[in-house]
Amino acid sequence: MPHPLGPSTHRPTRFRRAVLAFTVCAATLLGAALLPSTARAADPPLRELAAAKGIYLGNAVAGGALGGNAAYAALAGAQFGSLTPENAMKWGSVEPTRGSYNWAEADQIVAFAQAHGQQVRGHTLVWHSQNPGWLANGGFGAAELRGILQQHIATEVGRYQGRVRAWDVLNELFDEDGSYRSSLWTDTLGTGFVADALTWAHQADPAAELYLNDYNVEGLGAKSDALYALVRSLKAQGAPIHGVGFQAHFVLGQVPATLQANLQRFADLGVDVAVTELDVRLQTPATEAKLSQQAADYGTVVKSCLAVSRCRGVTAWDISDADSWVPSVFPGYGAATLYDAGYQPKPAHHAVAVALGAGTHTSTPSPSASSSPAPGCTAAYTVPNQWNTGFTGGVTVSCPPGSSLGSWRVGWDFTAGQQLSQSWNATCTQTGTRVTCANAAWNGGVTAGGSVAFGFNGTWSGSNPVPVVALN
Ligand code: 9MR
Repeated sequence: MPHPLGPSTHRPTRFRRAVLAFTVCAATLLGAALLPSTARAADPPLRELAAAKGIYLGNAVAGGALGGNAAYAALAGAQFGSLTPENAMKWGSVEPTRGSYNWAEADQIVAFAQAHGQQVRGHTLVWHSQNPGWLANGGFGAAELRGILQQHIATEVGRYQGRVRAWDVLNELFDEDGSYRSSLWTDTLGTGFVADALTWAHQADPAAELYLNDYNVEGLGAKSDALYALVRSLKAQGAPIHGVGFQAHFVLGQVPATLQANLQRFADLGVDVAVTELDVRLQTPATEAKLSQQAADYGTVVKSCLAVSRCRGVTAWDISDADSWVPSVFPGYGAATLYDAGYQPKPAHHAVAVALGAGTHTSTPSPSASSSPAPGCTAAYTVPNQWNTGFTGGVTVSCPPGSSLGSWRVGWDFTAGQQLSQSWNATCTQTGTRVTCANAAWNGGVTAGGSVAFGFNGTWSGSNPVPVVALN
């Protein structure tokens, strides 16, 4: 039976403001140490580049690999500003037995994201697939099924209230011709459950951004027309719909020419849009020419998102070619992700970096700029949190009225053996005792009378004295 995302197809919020304030550089030094050298040397972390452009760059992750595969975890933490649990939040994962929940993997991913200053996209609450047997084969009548659905949404969204920024509330509602897909939900409940599901999710977390998500809706066509009509109708009803996710499981060279126009027409309905599951599969083996086309395809998608002001971000689907779902579903196809099976960046990684502006700016101030501090600007060091062996530090760079900075660099010595492990809102390195932090691409400017803050985590033992910091 052909997979719904078959090879012949065209497939594919309010994050943007939040990304600037909330998602920041945070390439961990640990992560950097494990990163493939070409990625580290060639391009700044994708998450930093994306944040500087006002969008997020995300990826889909699995708990097992985050916990057990160092190269995978390093890339996931260092390169991406948003994580989507690939399977861990699906119904079959969280409620395999009625009323008995298993949150272990979802919790693990959310904790990883929090530790790395990343946002989370929740995926997915209502789907025709990956439902547990008790639900799929339960033969429930409409009233009971509605109750089960409401309970599930309230429980899952409620659990992650404040920790999941956006939810794919409803996934893959439509068939290719634009009719509603026959499923447990539509067959039993009709179509009114769509607005109900959004409403229940909204009640459980009023701040969460609620999305419809689908594939083969990236370009103009019957299926995206149906989704468009649904979004318009939901908006007209006043249902809490905030965004539309375009999965973007593409075939090499087949990014729809109408992608940007299509994103824009949805945005014009007054919702955010996001690319939620981007990959570009090709017939293996990969050749230089195919990888080059793939790079162009990835670049096109990122540029399309950047061109639409309500496009909040792009999420790639799976970290590396070794992790991708593609080969098992499309025999003969693969190599669909940004990193090869050895976790080395592919040309597509660089194309994404370039689309996000790599090479057009630098996050490190030049020595001449940093050697002449503006009069009166200062850097203040604090330790807001400290525990057994770890601590969180912060530095605020401030300028008095009449002085300002276009870039900055702060340095200090850790005299008691402290070791930096992770930073955000600045690019920090430690060599021996010496720590140097330079502004990220987006926060070099300190206005007269203004300030900029960055933070970091580190380890300590014995004592953790506050160092003397020097600005520029
Ligand atoms: O990548 C996911 C894979 O590990 C699962 O086996 C599969 C089960 O259907 O789901 C994959 O993710 C899908 C996503 O949840 C929804 N859009 C299509 C994705 C690829 O099939």
